Amino acid sequence: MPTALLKTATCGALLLAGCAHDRPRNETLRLRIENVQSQMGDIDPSEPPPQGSLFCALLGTAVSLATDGIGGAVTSVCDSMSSNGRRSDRRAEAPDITIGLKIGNHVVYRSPTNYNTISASSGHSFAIPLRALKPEGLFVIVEDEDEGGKSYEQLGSFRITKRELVGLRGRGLLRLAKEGPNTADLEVVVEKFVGATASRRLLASEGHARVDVEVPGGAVVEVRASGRYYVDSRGAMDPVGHVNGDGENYAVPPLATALHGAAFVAIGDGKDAKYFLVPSCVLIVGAPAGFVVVGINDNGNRTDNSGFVDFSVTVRSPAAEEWGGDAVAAPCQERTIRP
Ligand SMILES: [Ca+2]
Ligand SMILES: [Ca+2]
Ligand SMILES: [Ca+2]
Repeated sequence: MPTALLKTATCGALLLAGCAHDRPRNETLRLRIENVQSQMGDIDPSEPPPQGSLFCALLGTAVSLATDGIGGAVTSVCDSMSSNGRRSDRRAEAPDITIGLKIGNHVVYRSPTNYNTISASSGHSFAIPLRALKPEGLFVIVEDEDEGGKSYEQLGSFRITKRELVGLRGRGLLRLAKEGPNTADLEVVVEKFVGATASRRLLASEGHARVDVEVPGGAVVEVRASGRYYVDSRGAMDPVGHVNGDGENYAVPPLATALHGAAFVAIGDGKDAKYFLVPSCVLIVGAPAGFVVVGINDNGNRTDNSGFVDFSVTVRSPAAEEWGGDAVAAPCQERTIRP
């Protein structure tokens, strides 16, 4: 490959550790899950997969996002959970597969769960800032979800040192080497993380809409909302919401108890999606992997809605100190860290 040859010529013996000119040890990588296969069944097959999550309803059906580079696509786990999209090869006794990044004994991020399958290829990914890793790196683990996400059984574990991770970057589809007793195979793609921005003007009468951007787990997402709109005849509002009255909100936190009509963003996939209010601008660190839906907190009659909200969504690389925690949202101005 000409690029590899050029790097060899330019960086010589430094190639394995990465070329000094592109400072790979300071960059953020994106590890994308391409294929996972399990040879083990579900220890708790009696449990039905969650049906009809709100996020799946908001996202719509048969959703996929093309990703850059290798040509894979991110497909929603909602598709495999919806009754009309149910695949005949799905069985309760097959595992409920989720992929995690583990450091020490702590699973820092998990992919959305793909239910009742021995073989999955959702294309969800993780952002990994190299500065957050110690030399021993991390484990990529395959798990079976049980008890609705209260417990997980490890099916496979793949150790990648920091140096190895740098070496995997840009090498296309990779089958991870097994270590110890594994009942799962895993194929991934490791690339340089590239951020993205997307905008969407949402009509208040639409209620919600998908924004065409992928979020790797652990990424930072900044969401801005502005506009003036009505959700009923009781006066105009901005993205803060209805200060003059209530109405039918979505029945998930924090929307259930938030102001009616407030602007929000949902990030993730299936039941693993998380919801955040967007009164003007929020910065979400430790975002869940998946899709982005923006909306207004109006689960009632939308035929009397008017006006619009302009949303802007930016997905960017996490700084080392922004990575490794649960999803947290804060007003944009309270965080000034920019990698
Ligand atoms: Ca199962
Ligand atoms: Ca299970
Ligand atoms: Ca309304």
